[in-house]
Parts: sequence; structure tokens; C-alpha cells
Amino acid sequence: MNFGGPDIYGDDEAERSETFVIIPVPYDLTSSWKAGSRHGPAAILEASAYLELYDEELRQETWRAGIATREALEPDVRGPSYMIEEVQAEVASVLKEKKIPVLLGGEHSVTLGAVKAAKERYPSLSVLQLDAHADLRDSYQNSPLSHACVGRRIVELCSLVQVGVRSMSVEEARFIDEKTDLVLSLSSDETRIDGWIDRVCERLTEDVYISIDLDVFDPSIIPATGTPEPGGMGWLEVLDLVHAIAAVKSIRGFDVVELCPLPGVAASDFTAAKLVYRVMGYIAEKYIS
Ligand SMILES: [Mn+2]
Repeated sequence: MNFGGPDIYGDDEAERSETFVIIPVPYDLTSSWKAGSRHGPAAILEASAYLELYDEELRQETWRAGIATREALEPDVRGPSYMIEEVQAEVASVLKEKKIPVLLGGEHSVTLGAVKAAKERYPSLSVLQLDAHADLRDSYQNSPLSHACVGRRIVELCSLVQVGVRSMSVEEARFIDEKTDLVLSLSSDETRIDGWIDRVCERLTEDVYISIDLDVFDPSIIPATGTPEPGGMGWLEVLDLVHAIAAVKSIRGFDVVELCPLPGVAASDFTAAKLVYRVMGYIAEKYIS
């Protein structure tokens, strides 16, 4: 299954040189509440066939930058460390070809493999995490590689900016207050204050990896996530942020994780697919204009 549908390239196939490589990662072994994000990548790919390939906001046909879709990574049931290693190797192979990896999750722990690969390639990398949850626990359900610990493992590698966070433990709140040099965490309330996008841009380095947990959105926009939280961000707020970053930084890769498809709720799947295409569009403005 290709992102954008089976006929995305039509007769132009011979001419395209790919900019983006989609990597489906159907894995949800450490999910704590509603499992099912293993079905997320397939739902996004299926919905992507119904996207208008002309992006009306950007007035461009993003697909002309070239979008390849790899085979889904085989879930490794031995545990998250094996899955993270598998993701790391796959992402490293994409970065080596000077292309931009786009991961479709799956649960959030898979992000760590992508960040490790990107950090190796771009030593000054920083990470922007859009998420309802801080994910800064040192360990969760006896696993340091749980989805609930991904932010903590990232700050051990590079600097981290979180946006949209509105759920955390007291330990995580203390960590954020004490380790201000390692992590900047903005709640969804703080994204209503003028200048918040500048605050985010100032903290990020030139090379950025973006991880989008779909629960950053308000559940009225995307209800189909494993751990929904009220009071989330709006569609245009998230897009404004990513567009601003794409304009001034180099986005080296991104992921969209934690879609947990609900039968009969097509809006979540479609919104996730449109988000993936729009973010590729922001990055591709440089390549195709
Ligand atoms: Mn989350």
C-alpha cells in the first residue's frame, strides 16, 4: 500500500526522485490503555488514497517531490529494545540516501529509534515533541523503553521541546521544573500566549526531528488515540507551528504516532493522513518551488 494511493505517480514515475520515505511501524506492545495503534499505519495509508494531491493551502502538488512507501516493519515481540533497533536501522538507511524519513506509528516508543538514527547523522539535532503527555517517566510498568518514557530517553540524547502537554505525574512535573536546560515543555494553555512559536523556534537547533503524537490534538479533532486528553490543540495551531519551523529550520525527519483507529470514525484516519501530507508539503516547499 502506497501513501497517496496506488496511482499516485501515474506516468511520471520514471522522472521522480524521492524526497520522502514513508516507514509504517505497526507496533503497540507497551500500550497502557487502549491497544490498537498497531492498526494506525494501515489506516493512515488507506485514508491517504482519498487525499486531494493538490494542496490547497500551499498551492502545490507535494507528491511531485517524490514519496516512496516502504514495507511495514515487522513487529518484534521480543520487546521494545528490538523494535527500536529495527526502526533505527531503517531510518539510518533512509538518512544515508539523503532522504527524509516519515514514520507512521504505532506507539510512541518507536520514535526513539528514529531519533537515535537522526542524532547519529546530525549531531546537533534537537527534537520537537507534540503530545498531550510529557512521556518523561524514567520507567513505566517496569520498562524504561515504554511509550511513557520516550521523552526521558530523548533528553538523554539531545535537547527537547514539548508542546501541548497537559498530563503528567508529579515526578515529571519536577523534572520539567528542574531540568530547564534539557527540556522546554509548553502546555496547550501556553500556546494561547502571543510569541509562543518564537519561544519554540529559539530553543530548537538548526536540525530538527519532529514527533507528533496525535493526542496533542483535542479529542474533538482526533478521538481515535489510545490515551485521549481534553483541552488539546487545534488543527490550525499545530499547522502554524510546524510551518513556522519548516521555514527557519531543517526538518530531518518526522513521525505521526498513536493513531488507534475506531470503527466508523473515518475523520481521525483522514485527519492523520492529511497531517502527514501537509507536513511533507511544508518541507517540500523548498524542493518544488
Ligand atoms: Mn501522548
